[in-house]
Amino acid sequence: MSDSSQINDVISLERVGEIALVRIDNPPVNASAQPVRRGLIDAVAAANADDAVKVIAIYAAGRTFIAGADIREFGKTPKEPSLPDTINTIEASAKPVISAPHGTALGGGLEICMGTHARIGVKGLRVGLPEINLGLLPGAGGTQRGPRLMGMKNTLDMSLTGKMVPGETAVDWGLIDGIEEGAPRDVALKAAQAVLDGTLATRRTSDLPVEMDENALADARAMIAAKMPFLDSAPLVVDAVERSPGDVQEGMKFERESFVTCLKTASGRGMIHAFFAERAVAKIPEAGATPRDIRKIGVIGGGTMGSGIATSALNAGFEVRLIEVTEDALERGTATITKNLEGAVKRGKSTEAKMQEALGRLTPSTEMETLADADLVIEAVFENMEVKKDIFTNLDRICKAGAILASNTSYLDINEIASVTGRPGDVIGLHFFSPAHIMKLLEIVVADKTAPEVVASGFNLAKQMKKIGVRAGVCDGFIGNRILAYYGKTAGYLMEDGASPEQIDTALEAFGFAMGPYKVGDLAGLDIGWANRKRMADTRPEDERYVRIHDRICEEGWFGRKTGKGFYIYDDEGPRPNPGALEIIAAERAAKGITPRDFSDQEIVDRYMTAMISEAARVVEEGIALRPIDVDAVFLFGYGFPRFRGGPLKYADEIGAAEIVQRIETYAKDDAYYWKVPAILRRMAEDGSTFEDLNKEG
Ligand code: 3H9
Repeated sequence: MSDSSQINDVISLERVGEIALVRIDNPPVNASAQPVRRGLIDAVAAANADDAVKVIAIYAAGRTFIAGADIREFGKTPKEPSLPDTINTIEASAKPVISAPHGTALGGGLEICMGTHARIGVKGLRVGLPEINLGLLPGAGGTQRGPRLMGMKNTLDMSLTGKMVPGETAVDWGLIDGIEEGAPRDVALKAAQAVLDGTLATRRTSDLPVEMDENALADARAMIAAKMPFLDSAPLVVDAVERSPGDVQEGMKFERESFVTCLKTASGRGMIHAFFAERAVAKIPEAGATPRDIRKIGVIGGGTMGSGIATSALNAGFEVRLIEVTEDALERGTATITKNLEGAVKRGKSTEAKMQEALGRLTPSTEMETLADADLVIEAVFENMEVKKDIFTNLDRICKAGAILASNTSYLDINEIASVTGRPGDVIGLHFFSPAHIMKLLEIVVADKTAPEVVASGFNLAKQMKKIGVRAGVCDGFIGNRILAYYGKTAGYLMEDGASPEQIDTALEAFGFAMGPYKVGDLAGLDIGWANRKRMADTRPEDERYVRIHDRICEEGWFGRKTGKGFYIYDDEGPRPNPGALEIIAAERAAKGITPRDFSDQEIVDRYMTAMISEAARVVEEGIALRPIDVDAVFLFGYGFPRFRGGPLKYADEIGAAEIVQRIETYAKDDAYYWKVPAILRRMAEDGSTFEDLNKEG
């Protein structure tokens, strides 16, 4: 006998004999929004009131169990009932309540499971406490019930890494009681029957003891100090777990207060913004177009970029044809790809068998004609317009109708490249970031005539390669490199005016960048920027202040790490400032009659960030980026921008446009050519609006 009723829009209750099945249906990810919380309490109450019911089982519809609290509710006025109260109510139920999570049980979703009296996962389940990725900590009992089920160490690992754990591992840890195959409803029903039969034990998690683990607490604190110094929530995770051997409700009070505090910190706001940035970038005007079917990818150029792109394509399961001009170059390219794949095996991210299978899909060739059957060709040769045009002329002749022709240029005009083909609608920019098989960012550069389905294909490719695709318009350097070229000059000005490369790097690392700009330059190779500056030399405006230090360093043959010297020296003693570079800096200052002055670290950060924000504002103003959040995504996923700050334009909102305008006007007193207030920032300073307002407009 079964009867069912709808508790509210998202929760329904079905009675099957002595079992009450509570179903959550709140697409897309069953987030525990207010109606879910309210509905769960009401459903458990209704089942308790029904004399026929002996056991209650919670499961979910759709692709996943509860993926956590509804992140869109954060920062808004909290709506009753809270999630901790909801879970406490479930745990207090007189009749046993069990859960049968499937897909992912994350954050608040896992905390709900912890509050039920037994948990049977559906095969394929993954669980986690990812709140740390949002700059938060578990806020609905995870730090108190977690240690009771899986011990302090596992709770700390899970909530400090934010990583998902397979259901089977969760069973080993004692967090989940078992894994069963089947549809979530069937697994829930079977588990509830097991409770009735006495073969599945139920108990309240809060009643279980916690064993104090001083070592785990000390290790976690040491790890945070070394690796996570910027996240306000990280130490609070440990403080909360440390309280778990005490009274659960006391511990939850501390946890809740810490959670609310973290929501109000800049790092919490920044991390939440980064979460949405990762997803917002997929919202493009071409989202409705049908992507073309891509199976075979041609990559032209076996250098670092081409090999990295080919590696990424192989990892995504494509057949790849690598084209180089000579057999030697082809061998080098194949060797690099093999090395990239081996690296993944060494890091435990892949296996020897997977590597061999991937290499089996690689066909190296010196014949461009072999690209005739490719669905997508990515040209990744050096930055020279004439060479690229020549390649695209050939591709136009060779490639089949409907093939997508892409250039991995970092700066060049995709319209001009497309103009040499008879099919500009098929031409697009796919700008990968080095190392291309590792970096998450893919700038998808849309030229004037690029067809919507070609754009949609670019985004589809990004997804298949597990990258973050960001739509960019055509301009020199697109979103990222254009902004980089602009604020890179500020670093040069700071250096010529008195700050050392090391001080600039240290100041920006203290701000949160993993590496300062001079260390990054040395790592990427100083010759790349040098080549670009030479390319731009003829068009450089006369009024622009030009710092020659980088060029002079390159003239010495010092290109950074790869030559052992750049701004720093790289040898057995470890990186240290290159005295030769410091001599060049001193000589350049003297030649221009500059008396070096002191800069505070704060001034370095302020000038650098103000430059980054002003050019980013212009990129938004000109429509090169669709929205401010797209710029943020580019910097988060391609330029090592500190995630806890959310991106340059999120950071701009934190400072406020008025302050930024004031800074630009102050700096302009010394260099009015470089420091100009973008119209968009001026308007925002006047009307008090923010970049976030523009994000909401879409
Ligand atoms: C928490 O639980 C705090 C508690 O401890 C205490 C509270 C008091 N809320 O990623 P997808 C949206 S903190 C709202 O593309 P997938 C997402 O924006 C939370 N919306 O799918 C997207 O929307 P759109 C801890 C959410 O299949 C759509 O769902 N939980 C939420 O690749 C599809 O998402 C987390 O941090 C949410 N919680 O991956 C888990 N989650 O289509 C975060 C997703 O409009 N979520 N959306 O762009 C995830 O990790 C992935 O979404 C998941 C699915 C793995 C679940």
